[in-house]
Amino acid sequence: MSRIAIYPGSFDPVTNGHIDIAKRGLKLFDHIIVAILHNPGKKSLFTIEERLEMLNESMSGIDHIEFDTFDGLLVDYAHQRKACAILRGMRAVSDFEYEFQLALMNRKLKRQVETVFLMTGLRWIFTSSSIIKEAARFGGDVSDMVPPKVNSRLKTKFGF
Ligand code: COD
Repeated sequence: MSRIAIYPGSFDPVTNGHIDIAKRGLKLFDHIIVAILHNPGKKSLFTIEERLEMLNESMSGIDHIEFDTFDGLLVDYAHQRKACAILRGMRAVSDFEYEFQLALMNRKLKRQVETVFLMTGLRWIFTSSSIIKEAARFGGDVSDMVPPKVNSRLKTKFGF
């Protein structure tokens, strides 16, 4: 039986830290579905279509990975996609509380789905979509934290 994991997130935009987790997750799972939450209530820099394009552009060469969007409860989507696990990345203690609550709530909602955490690669410990957007907004160089096409899109978005 093939072991499928959902790697959910906002991916606004995808960073090298996200990609590192996805690649390492493939050592544990046969197939990974990187899934963007479609949340019209949350303000994002990139549209869901742009975020999906960036995921495709950044990871299209990797086998056994696909990209999708979902709305509603993550556990329902995981069940629908026959996933046995939710894959999440953990950077620092600051991530822990939110991730802990999310994992416990998801387990309460559907007991079959486990959450698997991978520690960030040391290089990406300070990499987050929000800090990247903040730096890029003011012309800061984030080229070593995001794939080249994401870097270009950030520059275009902020007029650099
Ligand atoms: N290194 C390692 N991991 C990283 C790095 C990095 N540098 N940067 C980010 N990550 C990890 C994050 O820790 C996270 O695990 C993942 O990558 C995605 O991160 P984001 O920020 O793009 O995504 P989030 O945290 O905004 O995603 C939140 C969800 C969409 C998963 C969540 O809101 C959700 O499931 N919503 C659906 C409704 C639901 O079911 N809610 C839960 C029960 S109420």
